[in-house]
Amino acid sequence: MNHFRTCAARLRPLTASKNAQNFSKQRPTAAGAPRTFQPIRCYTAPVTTEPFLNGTSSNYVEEMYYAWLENPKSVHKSWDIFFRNANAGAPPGAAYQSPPPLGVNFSGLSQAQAVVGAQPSVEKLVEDHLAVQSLIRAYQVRGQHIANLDPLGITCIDFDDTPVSKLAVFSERWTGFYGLNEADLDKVFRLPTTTFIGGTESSLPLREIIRRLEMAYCQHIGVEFMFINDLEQCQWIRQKFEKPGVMQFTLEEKRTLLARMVRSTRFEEFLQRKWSSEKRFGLEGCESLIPALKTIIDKSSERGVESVILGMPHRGRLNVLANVIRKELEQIFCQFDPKLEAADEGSGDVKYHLGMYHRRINRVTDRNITLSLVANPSHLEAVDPVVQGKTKAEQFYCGDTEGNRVMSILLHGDAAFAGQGVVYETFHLSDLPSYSTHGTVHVVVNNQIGFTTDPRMARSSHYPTDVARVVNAPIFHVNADDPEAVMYVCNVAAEWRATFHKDVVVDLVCYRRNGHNEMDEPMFTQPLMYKQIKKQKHVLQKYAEKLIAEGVVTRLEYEEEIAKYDKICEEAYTRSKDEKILNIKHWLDSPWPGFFTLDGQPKSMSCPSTGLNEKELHHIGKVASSVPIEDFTIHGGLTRILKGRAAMVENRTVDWALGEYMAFGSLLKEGMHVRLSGQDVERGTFSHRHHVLHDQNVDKRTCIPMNYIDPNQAPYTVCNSSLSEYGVLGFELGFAMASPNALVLWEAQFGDFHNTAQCIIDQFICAGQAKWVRQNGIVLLLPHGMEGMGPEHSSARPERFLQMCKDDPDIFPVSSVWSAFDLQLYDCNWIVVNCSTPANYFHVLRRQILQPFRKPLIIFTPKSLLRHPEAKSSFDDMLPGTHFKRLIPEEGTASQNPAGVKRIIFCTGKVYYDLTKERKSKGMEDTVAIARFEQLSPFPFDLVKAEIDKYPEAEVIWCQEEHKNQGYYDYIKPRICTTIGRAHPVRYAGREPAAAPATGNKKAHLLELERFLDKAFNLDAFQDQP
Ligand SMILES: Cc1ncc(C[n+]2csc(CCOP(=O)(O)OP(=O)(O)O)c2C)c(N)n1
Ligand SMILES: [Mg+2]
Repeated sequence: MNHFRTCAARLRPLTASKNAQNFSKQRPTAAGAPRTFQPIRCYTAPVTTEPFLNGTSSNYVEEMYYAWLENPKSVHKSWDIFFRNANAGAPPGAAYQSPPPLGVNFSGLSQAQAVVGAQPSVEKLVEDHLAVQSLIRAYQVRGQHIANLDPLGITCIDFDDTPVSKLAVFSERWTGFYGLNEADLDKVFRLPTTTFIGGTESSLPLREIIRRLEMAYCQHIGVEFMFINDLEQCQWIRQKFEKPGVMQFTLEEKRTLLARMVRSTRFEEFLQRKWSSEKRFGLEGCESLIPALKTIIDKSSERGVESVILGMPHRGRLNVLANVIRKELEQIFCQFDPKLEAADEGSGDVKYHLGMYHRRINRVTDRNITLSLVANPSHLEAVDPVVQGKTKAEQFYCGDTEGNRVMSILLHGDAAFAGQGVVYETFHLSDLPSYSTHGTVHVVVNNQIGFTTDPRMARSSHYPTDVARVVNAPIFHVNADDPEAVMYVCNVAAEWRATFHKDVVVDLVCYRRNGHNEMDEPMFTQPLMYKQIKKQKHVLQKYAEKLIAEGVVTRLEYEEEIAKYDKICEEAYTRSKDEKILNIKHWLDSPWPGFFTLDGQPKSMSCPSTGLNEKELHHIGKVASSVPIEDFTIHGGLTRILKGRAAMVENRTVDWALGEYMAFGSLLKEGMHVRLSGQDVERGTFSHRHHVLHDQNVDKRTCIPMNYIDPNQAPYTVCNSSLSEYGVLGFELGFAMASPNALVLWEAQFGDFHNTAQCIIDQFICAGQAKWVRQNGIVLLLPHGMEGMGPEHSSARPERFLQMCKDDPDIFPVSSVWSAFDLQLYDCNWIVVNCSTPANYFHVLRRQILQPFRKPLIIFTPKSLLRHPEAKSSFDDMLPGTHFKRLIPEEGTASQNPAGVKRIIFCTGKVYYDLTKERKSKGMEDTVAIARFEQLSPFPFDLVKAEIDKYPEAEVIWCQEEHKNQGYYDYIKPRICTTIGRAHPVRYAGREPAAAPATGNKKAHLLELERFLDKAFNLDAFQDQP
């Protein structure tokens, strides 16, 4: 109604003669060009209350009005009078006058009569036009509801509110709704600008209007797009589906499509014949997925895309590997051989999880194309953000700022797409500047079932794809038993992506011919559906018969095509028997050319010094304390912070933020990209970082000093993420996957929030290398520490990370070739650190890039230590020759007289500062030594041993501020025991076991602290214990 109000209100102050020119300029008139609604002026006018006009009439009235402005004689006389009266200020209801009687010779009138046929009452005429317009719109909005999408024909939906379909329109029920009847079918109606069904015609008889709308919206394609807020985009889609004759294919295209269907179908049949009892999660029932993907890739290649990154679940994965990515068939077939020996270390993975990377010529476009399928865990949809991150990284490295060269395709199952929250999280990244991959084509294998659960129980939304509506992605539902319709929507989807750089969804409505896997009996749970499926003719057979009937191919040609592919499979099968060894390396989705030796080994095993020279430290420090652009007003509080930084640089010291600055800045200067992402990371949750300065007077004017370190530096990306952990961590993991030459960090707002990204941590970060032989150097920054802030926000759950470290607690590592600790690093699945000094934080960040291999790095980062006066480091600890300290031994008076030391306390992180304070206040600096674990895993056995050996009389204590069943104790204790040959017990001083990570009561918090510190320094505390 509002829309009409503005439209109608515009009528009043204008006159035809005065404004016709202006309007015709504002309206694009080129044939076929999208016609957009241009807001001109808004007035409130009595005409808005004209009784015969309603909200749905706006476009029609607008159309008439434009026509009248251009030529008042081009519209029916009644409209001419109406517009004249309205413009002259007629009161509501008075602008309209009955039309002049028949026989009066008005040239404009005769034209109008030609359009509407015999002269009815004008009121009826207007109403009928409005009804037709509503009808057109109803098809556009809801036509998909009655489209024939389900190949099984079992979809049972009650669309009471769907006033479309021929039947509905002319049933008694809808006659009343639109006021149209049989008699109107042959009347000619002028078409509004919001439809393209006319082709070159601007008016059509109602019968033809309905026929064309049925053809566009109610056949095998259901287009869902009217929720899109952008009129130009809506017009684009309307054109693609409404223009008469759009869905026509050349003979060549049809033959290629048939050949692709043959491959897709016969591949599954071949596997079924050879390995009938093996799980493969076959594609039967959705064979048109293969031509669908190939069409998207062909069209995208034609539009300039050179690299496509795919993510997909189990269903049809082997088929995609074989027929889309073009993995050698023998490599796939040999995976079914139970005697195949694994050549690589690690667990490996089942065949339908492995990834792949392949560069080849696209035969249709004759252009190079790289296809990679990202390896994924069983966890459905978990790979979505990872694919996005990898895509973003590849776009970033090749300077593809609009996604013209690199794109992603994500495949989904219907149940998972609707059920998994990470889908939503990933969609929400799609339009954010630092996360957008400029449009993903999503393809849903909608087999109308998830394992044994059918859609009625699996989702509350009507379609499994409804989640995509949040980002205004058009959704093309298509009956997957019509390969041509599938091919058509895939072409449109690829064009949409190339045109608007936005996400789009293709929903392949299909069925699953077998059970969930080939061993599964579906009749237990879906008896009726499967009775129908058993009757269902195979899509290849249907399509082949269609093309044979059309004369596109002969039966013989079709049979030859089948025989040809079967032969290819048989030959590959024979070759596959020669494969005795499985090289997971051949299934790598992200090779890092040049980073390893040719046989995949690191080029060295040790890391050079991670120190920097004084001049560099000074220079980066200066940048960190300055505003490098002119006329930029920063906040007063920030001026103080920058002054503080400048003073630290003068004093040759760094705090936490400055230590991080030094690490990032130096890596950037050395040409390494640094990307820091997470919630509020630009400023830093604790307001310590301030990597993005905001002009206090100019909106959106920002400055990132880190990008002003050196003219030849690599770019620095720091980006506040959406409020997501699963999606964003997955994204950064994917970004880090693309290249080893970038420091990619994800920071949790507080460490405990990482648990909503647990799947990425468990399935990808912890076990990724073991499963898929690919390394990843992602860094997790997890703020951690008991600060009296309650059960939440306190613990980053170190116990979980430590429990998943693969280093053996019972073996003291020794190595004759490499230094044991280098080997430990190379062997580990991830590195877990808790630094107590800014210098060590600086070193560990730099080591992450300077070491010759990549491992995920988990850093428990501080909160109160960010501003702790003692948690500062001197430049001396960061100069050339210095390096990351895995353990910082006692360096005070106790270390000078080791024989007198009664107790050695091992600890990690912030509690060190509580311990030293307590020791000082108790005057025990001679008798108690305190050593800090900076690297928890791999465990620094060698350094722990040296420290314990140094204090032969000392009792060994582990002190932590976390509760006993949490934190580090369970990890540390057995390893210290192994180190000291179990000669001494390891005593515990820390909080008691508890269910929650921390108390919510400040007093209780301080009391607990006091208690365990007392215990740590009470030399008799453990006397009674064995
Ligand atoms: C996160 C997650 N939860 C549960 C499962 C177990 N699971 C494997 S396949 C499947 C059904 C998937 O249905 P759908 O997404 O429709 O794909 P389809 O198998 O029908 O192709 C389930 C529940 C899983 N793999 N991942
Ligand atoms: Mg399914």
